[in-house]
Amino acid sequence: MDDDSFVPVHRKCDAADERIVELRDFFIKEFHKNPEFFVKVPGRVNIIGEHVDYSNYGVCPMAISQNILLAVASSDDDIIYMKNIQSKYGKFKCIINNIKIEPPAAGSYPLWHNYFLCGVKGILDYLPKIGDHAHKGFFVAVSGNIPAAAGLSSSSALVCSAALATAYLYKMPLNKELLATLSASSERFIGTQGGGMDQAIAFLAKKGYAQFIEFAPIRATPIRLPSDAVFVIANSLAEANKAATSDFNQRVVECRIATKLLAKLTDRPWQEVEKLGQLQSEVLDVELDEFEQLIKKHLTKDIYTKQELIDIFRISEIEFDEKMLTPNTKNAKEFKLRQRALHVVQESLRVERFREIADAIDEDNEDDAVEQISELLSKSHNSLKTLYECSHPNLDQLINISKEFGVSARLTGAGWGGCIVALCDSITTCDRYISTLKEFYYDKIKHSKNSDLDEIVFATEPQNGAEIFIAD
Ligand code: ADP
Ligand code: NG1
Ligand code: MG
Repeated sequence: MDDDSFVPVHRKCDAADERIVELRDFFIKEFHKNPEFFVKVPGRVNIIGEHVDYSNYGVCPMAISQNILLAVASSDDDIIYMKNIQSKYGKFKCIINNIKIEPPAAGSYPLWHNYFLCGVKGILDYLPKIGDHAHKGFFVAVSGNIPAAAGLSSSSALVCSAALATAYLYKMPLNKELLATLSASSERFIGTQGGGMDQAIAFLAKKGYAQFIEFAPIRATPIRLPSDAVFVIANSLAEANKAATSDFNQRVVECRIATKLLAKLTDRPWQEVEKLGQLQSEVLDVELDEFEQLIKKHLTKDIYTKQELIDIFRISEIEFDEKMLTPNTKNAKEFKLRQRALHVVQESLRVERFREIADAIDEDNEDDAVEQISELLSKSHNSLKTLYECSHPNLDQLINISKEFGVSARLTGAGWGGCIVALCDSITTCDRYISTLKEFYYDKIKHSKNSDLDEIVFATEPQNGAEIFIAD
C-alpha cells in the first residue's frame, strides 16, 4: 500500500492558521498543559448521488474548507476530558472504558459529546483485534466551523476526528479506508443508519477533485470537474438535526423493505438481502435500467401499509418490527416503497451519467459538460423533492431563485433543511449569482444580523481529507 493510503501526519502545524493558534490557547487555558497534536477533518458537499449510499450505490462528494479541529494530549488516568471552544457545547468527561451512547428520546437531539464518543468507541471496539487492550484517557479541545445540521456533514467530521485522534493515540495504523469504515459504523451508535459517504470523503478527499465513492468495501476514484466551473453552497438556514427525528431512518427502512419486497415478488430469497444495490447486482444480476423497470412492474402501489406487508411476507408483527424497522421507526404504519426505490435507482443512473460526462471532459467541451451536469442537478433535486420527499420550502425557494437566474442547483446532504449546491459556469457568473441570492433570499428572510453572509453563501473548492499535525 502506498503512503496515500494513510492519513498524513505533519511534523509541524500551520502557525499561520488562526484557528489552530486560538485552539492551542484555549487548550492551555482550560487544561493547563500543551496539546501534543492537532487533528483536522473537513466537512463535505455532495455533488450528486443523494440518499443512495445506504443502498450501496456510489456517490460524488468533495471536501470543503470548513472543518473540525481537535487539540489533543494524553492523560495519566483513564478519563476523556472534553471541552469545546463554542460555549453552547458544554464540557463533558467520562471513563474511557465505560462509554455509553444513548440514542435521543423522540423530539430531542443527541448532545454533541455523543458524536465524539461514537468515534472513540469505534476505535476502542476494534483495538482488541490488533492486540491492544490498554485504554488510557486523554484531553481534547474542539473547534468547528462547519455549519451544524446543514447537510455539510459536521456530525461525521466530529465522529471521524474522534476516531482519528483515538487511533493515533493508540498507535493504530492510520489506514484511510479502515478509519472511514470504522467511523461509518460507529456513527450509527447515534441512532441514524447512514451509508458511509460522509466518513469516506472525510478521509479519502483530495485537493482539486471530487471523488466517486463506492461502498462494501469503501473505495474512491477521483473525478475531474470542468476547470472554469464553480460550485456554490447556500445555506437555507433551516436546521435539520438528523438524529432528532425519524425521517432519515424512515427512508432507510423504506429502501430496505422495497428491497425485500422486490426480492419476494421476483421469487428470490428475501430474508438475507438488505440493500437495493445488493439485490440488483448480486441477486438479480441486472443493469440499473432493467432494475428500474422491475421496480415499476412489481412495486405498483403508492402506499403499502404495515399490515399489508406483514400479510405478503407471512411474518408476525414482532418479526416485521425486528427485521424491517429501527427503534425510532417502530410506530411507522405506512411505507412509500415504489417512490423511494425509483429515486435511488434513477439517482444512481444520474451518477453514472455524471461520471461519463466528467470522464469525457476536454478543453473543447467544458461548456457542454457544465450544461449537462446542470441538467442532472435539477433532475436530482426534483426527485428528492417529489419521490424522496426530503426537501424543505426554504430549499425549494433557493432552487427557484437559482433557476430564474439561470443556475441549476440541488439540495445536498440529507435535506429536510440545510444547504443547496449550485453549479456556475465561471467565477463571474458565481459572483453575480451570490449577489442575487443575497438580494432575493437572504435580505428577505430573518437571519441573525450578526451572522456573516459570506459564511452562509460561498463558492467552494475541493479540499484534502483528514490530517494530523504534531504540536510544535
Ligand atoms: P450535519 O451533519 O448535516 O451537520 P447532523 O444533524 O447530522 O447535521 O449533526 C449536527 C450535530 O453535530 C450538532 O447538533 C452537534 O451535536 C454536532 N456538531 C456539529 N458541529 C459541532 C461542533 N463544532 N462542536 C460540537 N458538536 C458539533
Ligand atoms: P448528512 O447530510 O450528514 O445528514 C446523511 C448521511 C449520509 C447520506 C446522506 C444523504 C449520515 C452520517 N450521513 O448525511 O450517509 O445518506 O444523508 O445522501 O448518516
Ligand atoms: Mg450528519
